[in-house]
Amino acid sequence: MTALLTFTVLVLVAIAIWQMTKIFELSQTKTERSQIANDSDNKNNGYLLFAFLIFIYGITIFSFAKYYKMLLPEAASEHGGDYDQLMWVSFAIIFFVQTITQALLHYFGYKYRGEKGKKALFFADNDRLEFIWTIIPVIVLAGLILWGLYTWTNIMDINEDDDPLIVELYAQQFNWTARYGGDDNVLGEANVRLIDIANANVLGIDESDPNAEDDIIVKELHLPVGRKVNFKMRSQDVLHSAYMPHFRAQMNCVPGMVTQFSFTPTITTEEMRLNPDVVDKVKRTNAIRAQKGDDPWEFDYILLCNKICGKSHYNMQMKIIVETEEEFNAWLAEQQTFKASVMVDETETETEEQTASTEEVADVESEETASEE
Ligand SMILES: [Cu+2]
Repeated sequence: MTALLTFTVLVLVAIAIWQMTKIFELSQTKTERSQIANDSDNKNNGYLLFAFLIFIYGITIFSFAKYYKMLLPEAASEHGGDYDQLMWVSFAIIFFVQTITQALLHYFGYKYRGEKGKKALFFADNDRLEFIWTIIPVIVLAGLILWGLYTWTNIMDINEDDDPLIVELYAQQFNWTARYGGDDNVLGEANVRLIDIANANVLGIDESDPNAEDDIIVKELHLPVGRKVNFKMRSQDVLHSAYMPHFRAQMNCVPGMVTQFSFTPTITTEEMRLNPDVVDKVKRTNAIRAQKGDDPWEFDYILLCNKICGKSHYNMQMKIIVETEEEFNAWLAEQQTFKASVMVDETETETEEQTASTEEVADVESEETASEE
């Protein structure tokens, strides 16, 4: 409200100044009509064009120098390199073309500024010129698009070759759950209609499906390095998007269907923490956190939601840990199977405790939501 009032006052002050300038101008007796630009006006505007050109070049260089470090570190997946290369080549072409065309645009604006006695040349058309400025963008754009399609087709070639690890990513407002196929590496059937909160079956897994028995449901995504992972995305409520920036991976999670993405992690979390860019980022972030009195932050891969799916969308994330095959297997062996967590006698305390903790989480979430309002 204060902002609106301030804005209104500023607008009114600006109008007042403008009106006063008009009155001042009218009160001056002038022989020349000031509304028509003369040579000196045109010249000044011509120089201003150059000033603006220097400004846009300057801000480009400044942004590169200052924000270059905000870019993601080296890609941690097999296809990530191709993806980055495509992006950098596109950036380079755009940068090159814009640098040249802006210079030409502003230079010609200056060169052909209005001058007394100067007459515009009538120039109907020039076929050769038009051919050149049409064919060059056509070739460059067609090249980029074809290369992009080729890269996309390669990335999206999801198959069951090379024995991929099957992982389900389940999205709901506002958290992620991951499910592994267990010993058989096959996910049990699931449907939101089968969700049974009382029985802690929060993912709606079909309890009668034998494939579901050894499924493992977790709140932290562990991936073995060097093994292909096929992700199956589901959503319970609205559109979400599973975004794993360090792996250059993103796929929408759509209610009522299963979407897929596949990649092979190539760098473990431990290795990535030693990456110079990451070390630098952690150092910078922790300097800011120290000023605020917050605990130091340690780098971790992350799964984020990249669709504005509701109030707590910003906080919808899950930690990803990439580790060696042995570490992964050891971790997986410690996790409880779906059968052990749900398909046991409902009176068992374990299940009750789990249900209670799920409710607690829900309570905390609703409190958080309430405090935001
Ligand atoms: Cu979301």
